[in-house]
Amino acid sequence: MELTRVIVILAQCVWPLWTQVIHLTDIYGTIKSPNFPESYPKEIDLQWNITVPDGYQIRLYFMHFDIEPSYLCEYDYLKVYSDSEELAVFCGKENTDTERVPADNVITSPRNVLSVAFRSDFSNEERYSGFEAHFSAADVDECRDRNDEDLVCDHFCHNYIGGFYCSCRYGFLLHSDNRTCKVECNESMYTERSGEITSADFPETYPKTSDCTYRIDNHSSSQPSRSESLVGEQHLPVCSPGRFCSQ
Ligand SMILES: [Ca+2]
Ligand SMILES: [Ca+2]
Repeated sequence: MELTRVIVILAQCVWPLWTQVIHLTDIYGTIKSPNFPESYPKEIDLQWNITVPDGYQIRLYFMHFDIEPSYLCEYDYLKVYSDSEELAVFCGKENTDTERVPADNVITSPRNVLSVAFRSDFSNEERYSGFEAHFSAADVDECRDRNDEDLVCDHFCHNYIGGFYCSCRYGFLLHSDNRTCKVECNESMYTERSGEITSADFPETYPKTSDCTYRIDNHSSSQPSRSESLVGEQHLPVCSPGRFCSQ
């Protein structure tokens, strides 16, 4: 590396360049290097912060890319971030062992924010025409892509452009969290001399957030009078019919 470049890089570490930030909130648009398609100036420090509505992600693709090549892109570069996660670093005009260009790849943000940073150092050894890229918002298919188990629908998931919603099987109610299906169990009174009670959906796994009351009252029977109340909650284990179990 030339001595001058070393000095400038060290200086930039001590006195970081002022970054010009451009905020974009449109659902599609174009970003390009300054002066594109003419050569970009030296000492550029630009960042585009793209935000689209919740329920969308951002797709970024390049129509043109020509940035001064350097080992590991230490001179001029374009970086793509989403939140603080670095998605890509590009420089040059074609892929080498140590440098990448976007080529035909489409970069997709994990969420609804994407940042593109473009830096040029104090010199260009040749004329480089810079870059032109397009971005657009794309629907997130939450029913297909959602990996967090706490956020998936209990029963049915319905995707739509910009969001999704959950629904439940017949006999269940959607909890206020809009994800969980809650069993619809009215307080049950059992007056027969014998019978069985089971958790909802037995013998299948009982539903989350169940809160069912089973009341057994055989005052009217010829046996000594007796009244019991059993409350089945999430911890109620699945038992065989007619038996009570403990954990
Ligand atoms: Ca340069
Ligand atoms: Ca969606």
